[in-house]
Amino acid sequence: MGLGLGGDRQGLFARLKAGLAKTHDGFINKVERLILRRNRIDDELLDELEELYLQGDVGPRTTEELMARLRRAVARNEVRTPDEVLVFLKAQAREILSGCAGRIELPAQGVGVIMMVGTNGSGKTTTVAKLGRRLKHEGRRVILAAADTFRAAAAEQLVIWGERAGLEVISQKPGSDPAAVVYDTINAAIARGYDTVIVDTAGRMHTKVNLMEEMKKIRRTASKLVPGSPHETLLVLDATTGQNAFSQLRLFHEAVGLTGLVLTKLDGTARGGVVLGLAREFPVPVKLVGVGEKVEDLQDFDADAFVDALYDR
Ligand SMILES: Nc1nc2c(ncn2[C@@H]2O[C@H](COP(=O)(O)OP(=O)(O)OP(=O)(O)O)[C@@H](O)[C@H]2O)c(=O)[nH]1
Ligand SMILES: [Mg+2]
Repeated sequence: MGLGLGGDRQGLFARLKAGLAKTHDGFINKVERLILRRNRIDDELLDELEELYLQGDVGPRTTEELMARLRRAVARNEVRTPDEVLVFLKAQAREILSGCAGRIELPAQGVGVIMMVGTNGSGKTTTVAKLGRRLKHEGRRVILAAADTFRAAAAEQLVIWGERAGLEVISQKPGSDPAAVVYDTINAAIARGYDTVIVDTAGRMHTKVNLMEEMKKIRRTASKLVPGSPHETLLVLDATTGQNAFSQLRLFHEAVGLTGLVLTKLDGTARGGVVLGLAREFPVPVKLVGVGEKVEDLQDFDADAFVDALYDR
């Protein structure tokens, strides 16, 4: 099933806009000011634009491609004035992002399993809790697996979130096998008629082989109990990590085959342009964005809403 944006659309848009204010001010607004100061398009303008895109963490490949497209459009007289450059770049952003937006997809019947992975502190546990709460509001029967058995306080953190949201959490002693927690949780779901399992996992360095193996074991355990699961394996990426996000995405995707991305902490950075680069360079759809610490700040990724919230003030 595809899940809706949920809630009050205008309120959500206002939160998205507030969450993207730093990127608007620190990136988009600089681009606008640069362009609108000029009365003609020349190499100097294009070079300065390129610099702003790189500073905005769009990434060298996507920046280069966008600039090449812009130069072509200028050469063909499709873009003639600085005003038109702005319109062109906004349209490009819309095109790139709409090609990469995705929704969380769970089976219509049986137990749907969502697994959250990512590096330390990226926002996995809060994303598990917020998403669980939202899916519950949308009528799903949700149970959470505290499969971060590595950090002693991790299960406790999830249990507290679970209590607040009225969600059952299955956990074991610190140090136990995370795959065993997932085994217990999926069995509990099957036995007690839950239709959605969300798995929190321990933060891991994407460069540590044994931790990446642990993630694969969790996946094998899930697929034995529910063939075809996990239905979603979401990489939670902290948007403030900048260019490091690219190598994280590549290595996690190689290790477990991601079905989607969650970009958190967009509210804390002026470098939200990273979404453009990630979207352009990887075949993994962006499914959720985090623009603050409140429950409503975890939103489905909607490309049009995102571009509008970023550009229009
Ligand atoms: N501002 C902001 N803070 C966020 C967002 N998402 C998560 N956080 C905060 O980031 C911090 C870390 O979040 P956790 O969910 O504990 O991260 P984690 O990935 O589970 O961390 P480990 O389990 O230690 O690997 C918390 O203080 C969250 O409130 C967001 O979208 N915006
Ligand atoms: Mg955690």
